[in-house]
Amino acid sequence: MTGAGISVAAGIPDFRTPGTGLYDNLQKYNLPHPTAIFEIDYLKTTPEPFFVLAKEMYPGNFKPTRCHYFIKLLHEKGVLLRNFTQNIDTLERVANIPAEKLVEAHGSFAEAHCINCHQEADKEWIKGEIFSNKVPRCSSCGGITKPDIVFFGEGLPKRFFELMSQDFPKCDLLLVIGTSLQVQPFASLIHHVGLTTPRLLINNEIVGNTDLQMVMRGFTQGFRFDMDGNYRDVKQIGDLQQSIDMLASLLGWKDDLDALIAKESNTNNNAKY
Ligand code: CNA
Repeated sequence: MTGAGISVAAGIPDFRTPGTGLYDNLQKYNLPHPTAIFEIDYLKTTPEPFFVLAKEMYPGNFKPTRCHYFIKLLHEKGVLLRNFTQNIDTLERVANIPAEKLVEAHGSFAEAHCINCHQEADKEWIKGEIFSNKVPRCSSCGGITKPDIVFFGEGLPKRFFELMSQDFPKCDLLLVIGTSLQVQPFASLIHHVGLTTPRLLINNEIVGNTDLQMVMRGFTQGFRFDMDGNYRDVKQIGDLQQSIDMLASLLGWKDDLDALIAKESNTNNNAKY
């Protein structure tokens, strides 16, 4: 399970890191509240801020990080069941992680549809509109057309739910990397692995921990770091790219990771989204 933290080293800000995260840097958009920029009802009335941001974040200008290549390495070693990602930057695809190994839980910029009549839009056309500072309008009904990233108020892709029930019971080690685990239903995925499955959090803050209040409300499957009876949850807190290098070294795969990155950086034309 991955989140915005794994792309910070690529130059894409995450949402919630104080100071550098997107939510602390949206003043110029004059929003009623930070999350409005990704709310479907707000988009309908005030689409401009989202499209200004979309231009800044548009895939093509960013390169995958060591963490993206580590996930690719897990695939090459035959141990990656799936990468469930919340990211919309498509850097997993740029790192050549095969599409069937990915669940882009919050969609991506790879396709676009009208929010009214759902007509599919041409990828190059919508990119052109966004880069010309226009709000893209549907050629059939004139509705706002946006990349297929999932907004608050929209459902997640069918693939997320199908593979969630298929993959999580099979998982024998869950890696949770670079996410604040604040957004549902993605955050609850950590509850869906078996009770003996080890879970490793790699992040620069502790997230998803079960607190007393949650236990009283019956939610007992959050992480149990530093709690009595924790037999399977492990945390590595610190810069995640360094943590990934540490993990690769412990596995004896550091040279393989370096070799993969060298190979991919030579051949990567950065245009596979
Ligand atoms: P988030 O809520 O911003 O959390 C990011 C987490 O990563 C936080 O816990 C940070 O502490 C941690 N983090 C950031 N940098 C590092 C670092 N260098 N080392 C270790 N940990 C670090 O982001 P989530 O993904 O949890 O939130 C879900 C939202 C964010 C999804 O809907 C995404 O679509 C959305 N988002 C995606 C991108 C992207 O595609 N790159 C960018 C910004 C937001």
